[in-house]
Amino acid sequence: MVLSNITHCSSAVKIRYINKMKGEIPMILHDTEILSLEDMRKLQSGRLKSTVQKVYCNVPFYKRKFTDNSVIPTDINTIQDIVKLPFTTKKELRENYPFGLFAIPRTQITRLHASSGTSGKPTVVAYSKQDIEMWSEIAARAIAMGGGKIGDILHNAYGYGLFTGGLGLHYGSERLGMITVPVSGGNTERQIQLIQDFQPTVICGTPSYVLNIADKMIDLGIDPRMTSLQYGIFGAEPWSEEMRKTLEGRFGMKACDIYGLSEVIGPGVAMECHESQDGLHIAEDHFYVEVIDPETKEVLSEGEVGELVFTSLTKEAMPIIRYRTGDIASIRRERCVCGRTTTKMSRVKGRVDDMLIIRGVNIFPSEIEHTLLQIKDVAPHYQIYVSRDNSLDMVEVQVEIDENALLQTDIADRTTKLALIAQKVEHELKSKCFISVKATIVEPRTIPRSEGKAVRIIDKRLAYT
Ligand code: DLL
Repeated sequence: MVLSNITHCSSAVKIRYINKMKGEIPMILHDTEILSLEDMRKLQSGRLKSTVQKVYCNVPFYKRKFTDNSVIPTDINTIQDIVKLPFTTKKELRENYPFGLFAIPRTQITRLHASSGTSGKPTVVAYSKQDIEMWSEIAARAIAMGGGKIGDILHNAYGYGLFTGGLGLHYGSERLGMITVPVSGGNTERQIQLIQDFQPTVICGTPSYVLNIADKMIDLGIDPRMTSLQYGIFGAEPWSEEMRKTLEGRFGMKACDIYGLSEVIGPGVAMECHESQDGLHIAEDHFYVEVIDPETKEVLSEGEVGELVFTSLTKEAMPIIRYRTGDIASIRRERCVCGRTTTKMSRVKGRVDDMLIIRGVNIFPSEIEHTLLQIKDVAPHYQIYVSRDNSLDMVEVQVEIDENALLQTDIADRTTKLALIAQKVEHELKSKCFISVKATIVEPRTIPRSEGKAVRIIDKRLAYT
């Protein structure tokens, strides 16, 4: 391997080319993405110690929690000592709304973001100038992993505003040295026009919204495969391998998964590399990951599936200690074909609070999606309705029929055909996901489309309690 600095990138980002031999395309790697496990743990240990010291001294909430758990900063010497620290929950962030968890004076805070707060108060997160620098760097690393290159154009269809998607990827793209088109979500026809005019190679957005863009292109007689797009950076909502195949097939592109959450920083906490498309590399020089059993809170081993817990190691304005994300995944450490050595997380299977328990079978919506998208004649647009009947959870899956499925069917046979497809959906979900659902096949374009995160579950159970 030959290491050489690249010159045309901001000096604050220590991104380097690693030129692999045998004529392979040069890849952009950061120094810390190729550390040995021992060196990574050393780096994390020092950073954790300093973070713990800072929050203890500057955030009364953490001082109180540490005291209640009989832990003081000098108890934390290595990263392994992290287990002595208490967890932080979303409920606690809400209780300290809006500014209760800041660790630096307000005069040093440069930006606020917030989650949507669909179930209660929103969660506010703060950034210092240095936090924005760090976030830009990890977002730049993520975009490079997903196929972004200096000088190429990135079409950013994540929403701009309090949501971290738009601005997070925007700063990352600029930091990497890409030409950034800040389109945001919505106004799909205009998005298509800009894609045709500017010829971006990379598109970022939620997978559900980018699928809408593809559908709209087809409506307008444009073949998405003929556009300049080569790479997609998709995340912010659970999606499945089948959705990846669908998006890759529609556009003739490589689609990679990007993960993040505002409480930790935003997009870029982890990202899949386009070389392997097999697990997301965690930016573990900045965020330490653990996986716990959500019931017992016991820390699980590599490969075991549980709830992701993150601790920030370098954040200034609002460090976060052992934050329970509610996201379900597993982690593993291995040297990847791309050369990176960082811990990888699996695709997020779903959220602890999104898991459906249907007559004793636990299932995440993304597993339902995975099965639905393999069925011929249905389109990748669906919603799951959950209701309660005599204390039994009932599930109805509404899925659109593929527009081509009825082309040769005359009106008289239409109802029979729809019923047959519904039976097929019910059968496949029973045999592959072990759940009994009622399937309803609906007309094309009737499931509401999203411009950001798709609404997949409509839970009517609350109305019955
Ligand atoms: O969704 C940040 C983000 C923006 C990530 C753009 C990726 C791309 P929040 O709005 O705070 O932040 O929502 C965070 O979204 O806890 C997960 O439940 C979910 N999520 C994010 N990325 C993925 C993903 C942004 N790749 C919440 N797969 C997280 C599955 C994801 N779920």
